[in-house]
Amino acid sequence: MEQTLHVEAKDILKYAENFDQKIEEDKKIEPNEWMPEAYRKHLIRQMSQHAHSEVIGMQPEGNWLTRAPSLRAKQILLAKIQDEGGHGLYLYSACETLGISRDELIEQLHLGKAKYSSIFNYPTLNWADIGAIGWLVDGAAIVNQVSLQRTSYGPYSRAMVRICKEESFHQRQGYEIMATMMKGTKDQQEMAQDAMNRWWWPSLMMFGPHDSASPHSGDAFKWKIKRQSNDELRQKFIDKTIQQAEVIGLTVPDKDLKFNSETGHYEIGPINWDEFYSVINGNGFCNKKRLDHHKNAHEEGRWVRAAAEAYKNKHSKN
Ligand code: BYC
Repeated sequence: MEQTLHVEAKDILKYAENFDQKIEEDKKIEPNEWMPEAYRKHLIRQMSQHAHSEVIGMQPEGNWLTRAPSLRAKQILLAKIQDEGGHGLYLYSACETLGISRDELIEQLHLGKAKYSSIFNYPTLNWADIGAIGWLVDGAAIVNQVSLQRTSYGPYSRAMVRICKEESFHQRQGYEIMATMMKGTKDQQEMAQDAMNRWWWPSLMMFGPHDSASPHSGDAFKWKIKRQSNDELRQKFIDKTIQQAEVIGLTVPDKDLKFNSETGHYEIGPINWDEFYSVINGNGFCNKKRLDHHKNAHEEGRWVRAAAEAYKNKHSKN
């Protein structure tokens, strides 16, 4: 961080103690304060992955904008996709407070150095998939993001507060689509169940590897970037979502699923981690398509950025 460069070596210890104390006391770390380099890098990694996920996540839903079944459905979907773009922008701005530029962040995405959520590498084959994304994908994102509202970095935490308000509307629009289809014809019910079958397991993978296989969790807990573990959050999502599925008559595609009355939690079968690692390493159904689309859109928008820069320069001279 810029400020780190001006800190004298003898003062580092004092700054580090102050940082540790703020973390200990649950106080937020703000951009103009000293922070360990590894904390800054950890946040850039996670926050940029989060921002990229919001923006890449517009693509699978955008695929159905022109085919929404009613004007009402189209308006709602359009508003939701615009919200996702807005979330990406808050998060890029929050990430830039850590001393990295938007151009560098986008370059990392394009070079495959920065990830985005595995879930957006699955295709949206029919309208029920839009319901499943809103209900399951946004539902999983909310569980994770509510927890991140208490993260230690101020700009990230505040972005989460705002984003969560919009996500709960997204989750409800998805649930409404699924509930409506489940009240419809046999074909519509089958479409909804098919979407549930395809999106259930990838949604559980959104929470990341099991805690025992999560390399970043140690530092994330030490610095209170993460407040709840990958497995804790996944379990929270499972417990609430299975009940919602039952209400509208959907079956969870897991033959090993059982409710443990002693713990009060549902227990699931094994997650296919080979599939997860294959997807995050670039070999999912849509990885290439998603990235190519982003690169093309970025290239096509070059003139807009140049025009904005020219406008800024012109006005800064006056
Ligand atoms: N996908 O040590 P771990 C939305 C990577 S968008 C891809 O547990 P960490 C929406 C991880 O990055 C909301 N990669 O990591 C938008 C790491 O690799 P690197 C998106 C994953 O960071 C539009 C490695 O696996 N939400 O809602 O402690 C339309 C080891 O993992 C994934 C966020 O981005 C994954 N699922 O914990 C609709 C939440 N999981 O970096 C909806 C913010 C793990 O070493 N992020 N990896 O190469 C987080 O909360 C945390 O980063 C995670 C992972 C829980 C995801």
